[in-house]
Amino acid sequence: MKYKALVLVILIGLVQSCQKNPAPEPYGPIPSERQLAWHDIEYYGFVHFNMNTFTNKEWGDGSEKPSQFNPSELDTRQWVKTMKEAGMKGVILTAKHHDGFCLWPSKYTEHSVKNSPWKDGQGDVVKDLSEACKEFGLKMGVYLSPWDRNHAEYGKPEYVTYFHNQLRELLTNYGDIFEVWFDGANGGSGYYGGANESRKIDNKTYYQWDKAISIVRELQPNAVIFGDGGPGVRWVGNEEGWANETNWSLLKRNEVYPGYQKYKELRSGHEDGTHWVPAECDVSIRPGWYYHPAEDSQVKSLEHLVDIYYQSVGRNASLLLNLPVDYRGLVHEKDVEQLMALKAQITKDFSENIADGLIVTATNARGNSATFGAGNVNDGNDETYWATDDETKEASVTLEFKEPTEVNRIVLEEYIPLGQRVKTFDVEAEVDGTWLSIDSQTTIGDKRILRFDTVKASKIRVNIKAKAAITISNIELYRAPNLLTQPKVKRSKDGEVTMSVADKNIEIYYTVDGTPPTSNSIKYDKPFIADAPINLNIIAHNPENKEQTNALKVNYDVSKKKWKVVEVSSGKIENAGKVIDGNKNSAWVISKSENSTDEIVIDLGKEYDLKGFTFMPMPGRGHSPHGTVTHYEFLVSVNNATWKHVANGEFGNIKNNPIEQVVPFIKVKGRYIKMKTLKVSDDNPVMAMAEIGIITK
Ligand code: FUL
Repeated sequence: MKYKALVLVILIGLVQSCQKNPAPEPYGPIPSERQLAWHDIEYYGFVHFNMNTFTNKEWGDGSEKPSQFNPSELDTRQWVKTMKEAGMKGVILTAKHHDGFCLWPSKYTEHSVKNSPWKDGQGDVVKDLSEACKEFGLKMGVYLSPWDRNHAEYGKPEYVTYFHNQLRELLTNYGDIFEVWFDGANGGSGYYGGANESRKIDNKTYYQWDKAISIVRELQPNAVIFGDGGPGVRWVGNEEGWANETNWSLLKRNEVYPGYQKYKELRSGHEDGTHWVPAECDVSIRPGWYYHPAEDSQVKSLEHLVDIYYQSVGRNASLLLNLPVDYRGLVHEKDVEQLMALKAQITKDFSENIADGLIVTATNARGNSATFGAGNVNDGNDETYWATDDETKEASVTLEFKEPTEVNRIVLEEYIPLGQRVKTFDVEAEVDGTWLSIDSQTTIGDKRILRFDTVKASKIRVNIKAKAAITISNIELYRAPNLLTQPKVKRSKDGEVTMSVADKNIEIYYTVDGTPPTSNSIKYDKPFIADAPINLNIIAHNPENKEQTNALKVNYDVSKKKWKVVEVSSGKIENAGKVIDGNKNSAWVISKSENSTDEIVIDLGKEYDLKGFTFMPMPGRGHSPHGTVTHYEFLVSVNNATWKHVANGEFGNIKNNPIEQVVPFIKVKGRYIKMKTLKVSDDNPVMAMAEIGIITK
């Protein structure tokens, strides 16, 4: 409850200024009360749900019709309940995205839910969400896109009045709002009431930001405003969910504006910043922000989500994790499953704070007093803190275990109501009487979490250098369990098989004879060559508690070591090697020849009994701009001169579900294979293919 802390600081300060040991003066920019309240929220949900959900797009151009918005089972309670169970404390909804469609019945436009078939035009998604938030105790925020590709007057002053009016509506009619989200994407082509043209605006002046901010202050004084440069909370300079390790909550705010060119600076903030503007990491649980059925198989893995958590919340930023609500109007089952897996893992990682009750000492404590003594770092109270004398900007704090104890996480928090001060710190562990270096880092801020290899330590020491007197409110220590995840396996063109898991304390075992693997099977310790066909059955095993994953079955046919692309009908032959490089994530992208079929010929290096082929389309984002092969013909030859037709047909649903296709055919001898592209999805002039393989077994 740090916002209470500000009041407390003032009170304590007043009392102590009459005593011998006054509290340190604030140093540099400090957070406002609403920013302190925001810091406590830490992890919250983003919902991208709007017109794009129904058009399967990421950005609509504004020409969509309200009649297209028609969720069949919209249930904001399901969203909020899911988020609550996932440990989130708030939610921000795309009330209006760049295409201009409004999820509430705005009285200033016809382009809204009121003209949609959903609830016969009587619905209001923002209202439904605010009620669900009240019921489950989550905070609500709104995303209102300044750019509006639907509005006829976008670019003129009339639109700005409209934008401000909409902001008023959202901040008046839906209860408390904790964050107002203004996107940096601005101006460009659009429908604009039928004009279908490109319009440019000046990001810094067009929207009259001063006025927009004063509307927020007037109607929702506790709401923080998000933008590239804040003013309340800043974008972190990527949409991948990470802040830099060095992360100042400070920013030269007057230099940053929406669409700021040097946005990469936002990943660290500015050490010499003029204002308190902490970072928020926005990232989607899937590749896209909006729901695309093709991405049902691309929900982020548990280890990826865990990394995101540690690289945002653990690096002095907040985590705004997006859930692309689907066209039923529900958070998809796969997303729910991963959210709960993340919640379970984070709960396990931080289940028992082993710093509780330890004796803590420091090389300096302000005025030698208990008020600012080292014991404040593990008293479970965020409002008390260890502080050094004003002239002591370097000091160490030591936590002593009663007996050697395993530890692999440390959480550190500065007392930010007095500013962000720590420039560098390093962590050491005393193991068998010797001090070992664990990590050397830079900033701390509101919260910093370090993960490190498990050590059995008798003491943990943190050596800190700060810009002014050190003020640390909290230190926690944990022994997080190993992270058990499915192994990842790949084989290179040369036949080298590599297996990996996220946590290096997890073991991998496999069989090659079809039997179920156990911890007595072959133990994987380094990459190996498998040129001939191989059927792998793989498990990850946690030696800590003997738990193991379900077996992962991976079948490889002959390796592609001697394969060569010998002919392509369009594009450069050098680039075509990507379809036989063994990497499903690299694709060959070509402009399709007009009025003719494209073909590729591959030399397998020797003759095989061929029984079928495999085809992996472009994986990646479902809304990839490239097309992929939907109709094909496949031919085989022993001499690259006479060809035998072996298969043709359609890869059903390949666009929406871009997974590997397996096509068996009647056994035939061949050294050369030819694939012809008869049709590309959406007749896209550019097509991509990731991998072609053969079946010999
Ligand atoms: C971006 C927007 O253009 C995306 O569509 C999305 O809303 C993301 C959160 O911000 O800048």
